[in-house]
Amino acid sequence: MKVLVLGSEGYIGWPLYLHLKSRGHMVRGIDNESRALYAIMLGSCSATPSRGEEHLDMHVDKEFQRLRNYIKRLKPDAIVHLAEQPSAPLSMKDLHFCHTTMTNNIIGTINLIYSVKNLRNPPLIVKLGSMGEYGTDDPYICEDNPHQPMNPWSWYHLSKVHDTNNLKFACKLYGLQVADIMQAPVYGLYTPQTMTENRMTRFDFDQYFGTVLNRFCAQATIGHPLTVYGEGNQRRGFIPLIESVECIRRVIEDFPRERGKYTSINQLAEVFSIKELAEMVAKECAEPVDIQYLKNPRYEKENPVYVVESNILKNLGYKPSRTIKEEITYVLLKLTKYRDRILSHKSAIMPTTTWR
Ligand code: USQ
Repeated sequence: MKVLVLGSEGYIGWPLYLHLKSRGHMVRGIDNESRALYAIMLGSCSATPSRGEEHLDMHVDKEFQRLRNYIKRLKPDAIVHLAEQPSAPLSMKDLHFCHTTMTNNIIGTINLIYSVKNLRNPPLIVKLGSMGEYGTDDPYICEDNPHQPMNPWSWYHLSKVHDTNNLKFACKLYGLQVADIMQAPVYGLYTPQTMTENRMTRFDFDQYFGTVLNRFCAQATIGHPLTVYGEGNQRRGFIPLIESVECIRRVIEDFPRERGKYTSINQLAEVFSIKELAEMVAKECAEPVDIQYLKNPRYEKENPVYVVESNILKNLGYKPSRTIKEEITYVLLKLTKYRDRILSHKSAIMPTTTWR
């Protein structure tokens, strides 16, 4: 198959790009490197070093004609759209980043819709949505249910809900097909294609781009207390990186094609509380590390119950293959080499952006 990955230099985009190539697909990537630039601008960096790039430099949200012409020439069978501002805390930082998140995410998705809507055989659009679109008001979350309430708790997650509505509309109006992946926070570093230093994916640990378990592993690496927000009773779904890219691969290869169909797919492996994650990381550490309970900077429910329906991926053959303990051990081992990079950006760890 011919697959175009938008956001192919990101944390998930890069391993996905390599995974799809390893399956024999013809893969092309587009990225504008904004993730790396933002991290630097905000006083941080990826813990892992940068590698050779294999992408076309393009702003999906700003270069509509170029994007449309490129897609018209390439004629991809599927387009995976990961080219969005991915941080909830960054979207809450100030007016500028609220604007950036809304315009980057919503306009980028609209540009994609307009780039494919007149093609004779429009590609399957696999869009990275977020479990956070549902929010945590309702602890029981159904899959692909139009009546599931959407109560997001950040500008970022709201931008994803707007994308969802725009994509549903585009399916109805133009007969496009969209698989909207409601993805839980991703953690880890391991995929078979990203084990060597020159192929590793980026690994953020700062307050904006680091997801919680990755942050805990980076913090443990430098002996920084693990930053649990609130009492840490909030439960969330999680998925290791290798399984995230594998699930997206299954959707591209095996999801039944049907023009005009919008499907939302819940993508997670297991549910844990944040406190449980911190305790697991502390347990796997060679050196003792403290757990620090901070006043929660976010506006979120510390929900002790969180039950998510997730059958579509199971029906496509997905079975969790890697335990969280295995992945924590792997990440802690890999990060020892990059301890100095984390140490020299230590000031980017503690949360300074609050939701209200
Ligand atoms: N948390 C801590 N300590 C930290 C960082 C986070 O306790 O140092 C807590 C947060 O309060 C939250 C939970 O961990 O309850 C998850 O936070 P996160 O930063 O790992 O994840 P989130 O902001 O929700 O966003 C991440 C990705 C985003 C993706 C989303 C999936 O950055 O792109 O859409 O996960 S979901 O969370 O399911 O919406």
